Amino acid sequence: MAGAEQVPDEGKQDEPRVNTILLGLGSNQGDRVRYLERALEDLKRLINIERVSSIYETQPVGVRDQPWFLNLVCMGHTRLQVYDLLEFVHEVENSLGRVRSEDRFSPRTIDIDILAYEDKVIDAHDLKLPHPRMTERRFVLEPLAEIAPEWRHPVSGQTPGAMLEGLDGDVVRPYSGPPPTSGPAPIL
Ligand code: PH2
Ligand code: MG
Ligand code: MG
Repeated sequence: MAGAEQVPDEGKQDEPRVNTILLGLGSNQGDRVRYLERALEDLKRLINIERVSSIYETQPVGVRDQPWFLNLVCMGHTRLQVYDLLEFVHEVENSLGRVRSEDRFSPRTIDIDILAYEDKVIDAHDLKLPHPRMTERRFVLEPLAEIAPEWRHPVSGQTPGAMLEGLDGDVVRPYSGPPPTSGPAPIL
């Protein structure tokens, strides 16, 4: 069109690029399903969440005498830079009533961990990526294998399936909801 010269990327040079991320969510206090659902809704404000795993009921790892967790993993895209993403997930945790206690392993209404951000490898005091314990946690690797079996750890090159091989120990099982507390007795 005469006079209306098109510059395809005009104004877009400074737009932050879209980054692929993996998050792990966990809850072992209160209405666990509800906390996971509310966290996902909140996260969608700044993250395009494209894949969400099933919910798994998981035996607590590394902590004693705690209720079992519900865990899930999701994959999405965001324009947030990595430290802005960290701040955002903390905001979402706080808004859902997460109280950070002295004991970093106390029960929590919601825990949102950044598992990976693109292929970034970070080893800072406040952020380590990929999440350093994900390689040995069935409660992360099983849901991850469900939604992203092709994903590869940026350091080892391993897929979730390969990391799961030879891992034993903690129980991770699909969650089918709480047992009914009322209603007619089952027909046996
Ligand atoms: N999170 C922890 C410690 N232990 N165990 C399970 N099963 N699920 C978790 O999300 C979890 C845990 C610290 O964040
Ligand atoms: Mg955690
Ligand atoms: Mg955490």
